[in-house]
Formats: sequence, C-alpha cells, structure tokens
Amino acid sequence: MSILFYCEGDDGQLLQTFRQRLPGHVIVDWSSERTTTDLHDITAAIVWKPPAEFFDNSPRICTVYAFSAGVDSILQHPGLPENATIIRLRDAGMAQQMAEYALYGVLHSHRQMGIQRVAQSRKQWIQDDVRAIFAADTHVGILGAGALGLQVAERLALNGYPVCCWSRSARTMDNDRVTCVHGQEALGDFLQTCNILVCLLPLTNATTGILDATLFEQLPQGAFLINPGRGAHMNESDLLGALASGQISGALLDVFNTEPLPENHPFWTHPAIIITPHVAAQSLPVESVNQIVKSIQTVERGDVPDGIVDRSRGY
Ligand code: NDP
Ligand code: OXD
Repeated sequence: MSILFYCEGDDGQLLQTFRQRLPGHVIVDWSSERTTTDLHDITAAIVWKPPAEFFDNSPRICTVYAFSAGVDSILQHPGLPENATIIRLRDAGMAQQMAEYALYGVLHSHRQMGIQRVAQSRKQWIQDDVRAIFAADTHVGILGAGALGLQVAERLALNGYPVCCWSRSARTMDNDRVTCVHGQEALGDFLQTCNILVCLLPLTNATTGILDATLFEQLPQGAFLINPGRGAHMNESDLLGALASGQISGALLDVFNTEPLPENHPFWTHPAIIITPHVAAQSLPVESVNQIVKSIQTVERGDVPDGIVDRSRGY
C-alpha cells in the first residue's frame, strides 16, 4: 500500500522513520517524488500543514493521518476529499508538555511574577504590591476537557489549585479533584469563578473568537489568560482593551492569528504579555510515529482506531 507524505518542517527524519516502521508500505514523499510517481491510486496520507495542491493528483485519498492534535488546518484545506476520514494524534506526549506550560502560566500569575519582572527592570525592591495568596484561593478554569485539558487540570489540581473544566458534552471524572461543567448555558457561571483561564479548545465554527470582550467581562476583574489553543480563538484587539482597562491582568500566549507573530505586533512589547512561538506542546517524533503506525495497522485490519475526527463537529 502507498501513503502520500507531507509534514511541514520535516528535514527527512520523520519520513525516514515512517519508512523504517512501515516496511510493507511505499511512503511517497510529496515534496520530492510527486512529479515522478503516479499518485492517482494512493488512498492514505500522513500530513502536517500540507500545501494547497497536496491532494490535486490523489483523488482516492480516503484516510488522512494528521501529525497533530488540532485538525483545524487540515479541515480548512481546500483540496481535502469530501469523504476522507481524518485521524488525529491523541496526547502522544503533548499532554504532559501542555500541563507544564499551563502550570508555568498559573504560577506566574498566582505568584505575581509580572509585578516582579517590571520592578526588577527598574531596580525596585517592592514588597507591598505583592500579596500572599494561597493556591487554594486561586481558581483555574479550563476551556476544553479533552486529551490535553484533562491532564492540565489534573496537574494543576495536584498543585493545590481548585480546577474546573468546561466542555461541550457532560463528563464524569473518576476523582473529585477536578470539577466539570458543560454546555453554553454553564459558561457564564463557570467564567465568573476563573481567576485564571486556560483555553484548550479545538478551533471550530463554535469556538472561533470565543476569547473576546464579552467573555473577558464575565471573568473576575484582574483575571489572567493562558491561550495555547489556537490564535483564532482570540480577538486580539479585545485582549489589548481588556488589559488596558485592568479587566485582564496579563496573558501567556502561544498561538496567534498570524504565525510567526509579525514584528510590529503590539503583543511583542506589551509588559503584561508573555509570548511563546507555538511550542507549548510539540509533536514528539517517537510517540507520534508510534501512534500513527498503530492507527494505520488498525485501519488496515478493518478496526476502528482512536482519534477519528468528527468532521461535522470540527474536532
Ligand atoms: P480534544 O478534542 O481531545 O478535546 C477538546 C475539548 O474541547 C473537549 O473536551 C470538547 O468537548 C471541548 N469542546 C469542543 N468544542 C466545544 C464547544 N463548542 N464548547 C465547549 N467545549 C468544546 O482536543 P485536545 O485536548 O487534544 O487538543 C485541544 C487543542 O489544543 C487542539 O485542538 C489544538 O488546537 C491545541 N493544541 C495546541 C498545541 C500547542 O502547542 N499550542 C499542541 C497541541 C494541541 P467534549 O469533551 O464534549 O467533546
Ligand atoms: C497541534 C499543534 O495541534 O502542535 O498538534 O498545535
């Protein structure tokens, strides 16, 4: 069986690893082999951010293995075959990284490190502005209770923070460390409790622009925002407005409407914003290849793999 391959940024290592792990398959490198190979009968693809022409000569592709947890970019691909099944990564080592990222942001806000950074830059020894607040009094809300959101929640709860997750459908936890609420009707009450809000939603029609002025106003004054979801979850000028009014005290942002973040973007120099370049949780080659190889074998056996995307829901 042949599989068409394109993963943005791969220097050849990933391609080689897939070839080693799937010796009974022909893995066709779209970048270097598309003009010399007949792509017409290929039925599967492994992708991360494929170019616009990727599917042009492969009309029979019916299974797409996404080398990512988020599938917004592949779902928006203009050439994606209408009935193709998309299978995404689930965790694959990203949840632990994401939990560390969120913990960093939560500690930054809870221990008021923003005030310390500014004071240090002015060589000021300021004790009075820094208040002792218990973790138990710092409520963290997580938008999304999926593969990543739930592990983030567990890690924060183990560090003493009261944590509540918001999801689309009801979820029962097997412990009482983390509470869960769901649905649009629960969102307002949920937001009122969040001193720190972490966005780990997939980008869908329903979640695009969710982090806007209306949402910020429902948070307690001075809330802190952590967004490692997707840039299009957030209205960037609404965030600047909420920071200016003090409604939001600061933000840790990993994703942006335009990536890389343009050099003249106001976020770069904002004293209350910490920027990371879409690295909160990276796809780890070994774990991700293992998961995709397992999914390919599962599909070829005729069984149902983990991580099938519901295209109508958008995740
Ligand atoms: P999952 O699909 O496992 O979880 C998504 C969660 O969001 C689910 O709990 C789901 O609810 C909830 N959700 C979806 N739509 C809605 C809605 N309309 N209202 C309320 N809740 C909703 O995703 P992952 O946890 O694996 O990943 C989340 C996102 O993290 C990815 O889509 C990607 O955008 C981002 N990401 C960012 C990375 C980075 O480095 N910055 C790395 C990896 C991922 P339900 O449980 O009811 O289905
Ligand atoms: C992902 C990402 O979705 O890295 O996997 O953003």
